[in-house]
Amino acid sequence: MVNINIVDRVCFIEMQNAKKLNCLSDELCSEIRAGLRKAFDEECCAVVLKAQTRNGVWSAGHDIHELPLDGQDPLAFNVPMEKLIHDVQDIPIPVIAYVEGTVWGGACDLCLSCDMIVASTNATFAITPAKIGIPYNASGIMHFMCQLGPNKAREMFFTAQPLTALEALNVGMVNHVAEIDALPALLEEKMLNPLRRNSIIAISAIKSQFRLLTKYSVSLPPEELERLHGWRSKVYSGRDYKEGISSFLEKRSPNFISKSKDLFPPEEQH
Ligand code: LCV
Repeated sequence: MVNINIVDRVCFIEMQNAKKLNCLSDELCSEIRAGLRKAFDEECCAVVLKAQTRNGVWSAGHDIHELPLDGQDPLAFNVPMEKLIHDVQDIPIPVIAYVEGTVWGGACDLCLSCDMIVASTNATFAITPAKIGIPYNASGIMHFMCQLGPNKAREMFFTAQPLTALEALNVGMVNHVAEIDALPALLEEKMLNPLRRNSIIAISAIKSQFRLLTKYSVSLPPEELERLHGWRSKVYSGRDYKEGISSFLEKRSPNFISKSKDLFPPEEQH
């Protein structure tokens, strides 16, 4: 599912499950995580996450077939896709998302969790839980808020509409955009060659500080955390969530009927 190739201290991790649109299945996530560990063990100075595309799709996001229907949190801390996102942020080596094509759902969060993104002009980025009735998770929402600002992040989550590469560049989500043929040279000149020249121990210390500063920049009192979890569990154990998954798999439009007030029953309003 994944090809791992180390060239001149750079670890290229290529998703090769194009026939399944590189859906972030448990197996694919585990193989990418193994690539990250190999990059660290082999003392690489950078990781490049790329994909073999089909129908122009870089990754179709979480494998919808693997979303739980038994009331479990689909985006719990310990699900493989979330573990991959944490590993990308925790590995003290710059991880660059190299995007040629369309990116969907959790794969968009994965790209945003990388340290930098270079994209071809035909790339697009969409976060689509609202299309499936999923109440995303706080850490993922934070990634978008930090990278895009609250307004653009809300637009992406609420509309589930793709952002073009140029729009993503304009809001600072993507570092560089180029025509697909020019992208390899841009990656080498703008990123990999400087990373090979610079001090990896200094970069590791700087990336680890970035991680702590963003991780602890928000502190919610425990009761607010419990309230947040209450909202999420009401949604992912509710009707729209099941309807979102069924409608996708049955290739029909969803019929969402849950109401906002279902989230805030009168007895809980204050
Ligand atoms: C399983 C799939 C998928 C898929 N899983 O080809 O962000 S969250 O919270 O929502 C998070 C939980 C998450 O990441 O959820 C997944 C978010 N992903 C999406 O919303 C993208 C869903 N996929 C699409 O919109 C389309 O498939 C795209 C635009 C990616 C490609 O469209 P295209 O017309 O080229 P098909 O839609 O015909 O898909 C080809 C096959 O791949 C399956 C899809 O069900 C179909 O299967 P069959 O060939 O068996 O009919 N597929 C696509 N995405 N995420 N399976």
